[in-house]
Amino acid sequence: MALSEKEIGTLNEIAWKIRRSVVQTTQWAGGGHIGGGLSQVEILVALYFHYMKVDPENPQWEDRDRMVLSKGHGGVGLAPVLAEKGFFSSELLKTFNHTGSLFGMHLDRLKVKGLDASTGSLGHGLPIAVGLALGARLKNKDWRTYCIMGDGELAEGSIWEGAMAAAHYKLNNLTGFVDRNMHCIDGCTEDVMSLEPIGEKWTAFGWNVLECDGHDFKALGEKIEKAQQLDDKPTVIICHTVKGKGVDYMEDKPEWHYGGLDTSMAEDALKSIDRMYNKI
Ligand SMILES: Cc1ncc(C[n+]2csc(CCOP(=O)(O)OP(=O)(O)O)c2C)c(N)n1
Repeated sequence: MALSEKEIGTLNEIAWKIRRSVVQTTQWAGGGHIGGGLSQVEILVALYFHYMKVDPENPQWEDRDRMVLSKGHGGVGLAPVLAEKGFFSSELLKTFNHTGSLFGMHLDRLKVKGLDASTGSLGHGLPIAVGLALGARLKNKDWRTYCIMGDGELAEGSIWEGAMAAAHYKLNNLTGFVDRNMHCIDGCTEDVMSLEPIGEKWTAFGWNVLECDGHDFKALGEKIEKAQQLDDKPTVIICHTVKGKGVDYMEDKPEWHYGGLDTSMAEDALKSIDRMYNKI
């Protein structure tokens, strides 16, 4: 059922908190992949706070839906979501990427509650997600698997091996997202390794292809629900996003793929986010 205005309002409130938490976690960590951490926020919030069946009291619940952050460097943006969902205390985020912390820059599923896959080496997450989706089929379980990929990450050949396998096995229980923020590590994807026509590539690999504004909960909700109804093949949602979304001095700036924040930069970032959500 489509998201109501009230539900969208609630999700936007959560997204506001998450964006602030991504900034703070990056500051505590001494640096992090903040640009892509901010572009993926609505996708994660829609999944964890509306669509996914998960139980923070029972993180290993067998029937839970699975989520693989294939763009694993976005862990600095995923850990705040798992904390907000209640898998662990948000106080722990203050230790992010410190020596001895539960949280490395790339998250480890043996250490981080609620995490379904350890990722960070680009290109590995989709093949893992294919295995999880196939596992559900073999066990006769109805959990869904979701997988978020970066657009720069699509330069990895193993993404396309995974895509081919998912189509071969007709994994209609798998939904992929491409965080199409147009940037990779060192510039625009179309300059570094062009992807367009990106939708046609996924179609050619045997997937249903949907497309939407990746910061718009209404649009995202419609596509996630549509993907659940399409029962013949896996579906990918190309989500048009802005790298650094919410922090005015980071938006669309490739140099903010990774960065550190001193106190005044962090304050400016938080103010920019508060302005975006009409909080100040
Ligand atoms: C196999 C591999 N090669 C290189 C890297 C280094 N790396 C980290 S992030 C990144 C760019 C990823 O770009 P994209 O997928 O578009 O991420 P986003 O813009 O969403 O942060 C690269 C090359 C890596 N993590 N893994």
